[in-house]
Amino acid sequence: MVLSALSNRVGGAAGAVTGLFADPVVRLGVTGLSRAGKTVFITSLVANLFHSGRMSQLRSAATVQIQSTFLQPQPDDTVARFEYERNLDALLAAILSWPDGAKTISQLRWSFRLAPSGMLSALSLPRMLHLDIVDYLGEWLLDIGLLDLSYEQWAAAALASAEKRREARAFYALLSGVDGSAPFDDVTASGLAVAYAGYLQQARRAGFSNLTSSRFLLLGELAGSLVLTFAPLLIGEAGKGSFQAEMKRRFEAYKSKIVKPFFRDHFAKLDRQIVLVDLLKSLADGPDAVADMERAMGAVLVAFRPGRRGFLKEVLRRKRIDRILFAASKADHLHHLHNPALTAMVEALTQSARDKARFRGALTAAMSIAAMRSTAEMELSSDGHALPGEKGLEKFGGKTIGFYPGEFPNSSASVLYQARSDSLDWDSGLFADQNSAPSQLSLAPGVGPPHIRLDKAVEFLIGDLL
Ligand SMILES: Nc1nc2c(ncn2[C@@H]2O[C@H](COP(=O)(O)OP(=O)(O)OP(=O)(O)O)[C@@H](O)[C@H]2O)c(=O)[nH]1
Ligand SMILES: [Mg+2]
Repeated sequence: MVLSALSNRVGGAAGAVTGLFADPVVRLGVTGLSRAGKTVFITSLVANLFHSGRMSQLRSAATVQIQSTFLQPQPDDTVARFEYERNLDALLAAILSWPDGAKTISQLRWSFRLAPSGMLSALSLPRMLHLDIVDYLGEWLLDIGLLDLSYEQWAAAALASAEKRREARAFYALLSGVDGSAPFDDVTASGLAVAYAGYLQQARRAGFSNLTSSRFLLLGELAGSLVLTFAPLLIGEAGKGSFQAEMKRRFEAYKSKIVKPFFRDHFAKLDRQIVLVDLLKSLADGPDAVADMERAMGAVLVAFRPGRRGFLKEVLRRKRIDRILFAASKADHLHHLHNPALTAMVEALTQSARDKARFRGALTAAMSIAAMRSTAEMELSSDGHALPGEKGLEKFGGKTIGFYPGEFPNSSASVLYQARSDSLDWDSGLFADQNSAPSQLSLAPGVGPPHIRLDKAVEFLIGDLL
């Protein structure tokens, strides 16, 4: 591929686009549970395509010359723009920090002017390709499962998982005083909803992933609205006007006013998808977190294989996502010797879902990547033994430290078996994830931020379109 004259003009380049409406538009969804690495992925992806010196694995564009790339005003009036410049500044600033968490969906339109190179160059004209990159929370995909559940079924399942968790104690204390057959009252409803949201947020911090209803995790501008003021109850006999009947009505409103519009207006328009998974954090959080992450992945993946009937089938019509990449993020927290084991683990975690998606005609792959490499490898020693470690900046304090995360488990099958069976001898117990600050970058001309296999990921996701 010849990448020449890469420009990073923003917005003003819109005039350079001819035949805007006829040019192909490809929509790439970037998702993953909260903090999985979506913002860093998009920011590094765009920066590395503007300055593509580190993208040597982007092979399929060998016959194409990218004459220019530029960001454009994005096409949807009601969707926030992904703040590429602000996020890049955060990564490159003197006081290093990672970007803030997102509260809503955002997107970026990025356009390429492509021309055939080599022998073909005289035969065809340059063409335009627009790539819309859509950043949305993976938790929203978990909600697809709610559409098939009645309030009673959801409440039973939500309480069954909350029951064993310490984080749910305050919610349970409140729930025990609620009589579902009593007349509805607002004060109890909002107290219960706040306690339920508090439980979900704490459970997420403790490493749990499979948490519904997802909008309770990040309340945003809907905080306090009726669609977010409900909670699961211990189901009993309850008539019209009762507390339980109103909770049920609000649960149905959540499905129709929040869940369905997201799938109809955003998800159904995607062509390609990357699902980022922070497996290293789940491993460090322990067997419950790994098992819950596996359940969450299973639930997320339901969205990628719609059945023969039902809401999803109806909104997707004949359209479908034709490439899905599952990527374990932050692979720079591990020495490269352990990266194959991380890839094997994300492969194992998504195996059955990938098989089904493949069966439906989508191309799928699993990888481990670091969108922004913030560590360097180093050899540490312990009792005269060499250990494959990393060094990076401390998250707070800015000192460079050497780090050995522990023995990364080699057998994904045994980790998943132990996690699922709640086994007491958790081999991975010694593995601790690292959380460093981004490394100080001084980017040479023509190169984007350092990464691990970001180019391979992009090759899989859009290489065929270039
Ligand atoms: N070392 C390393 N850390 C990363 C990388 N990508 C993300 N991180 C870390 O993960 C955190 C979350 O990354 P984000 O990109 O903000 O994650 P997100 O999925 O957009 O998070 P939300 O918007 O809150 O859902 C960052 O603050 C970093 O600490 C990476 O490639 N390498
Ligand atoms: Mg984000």
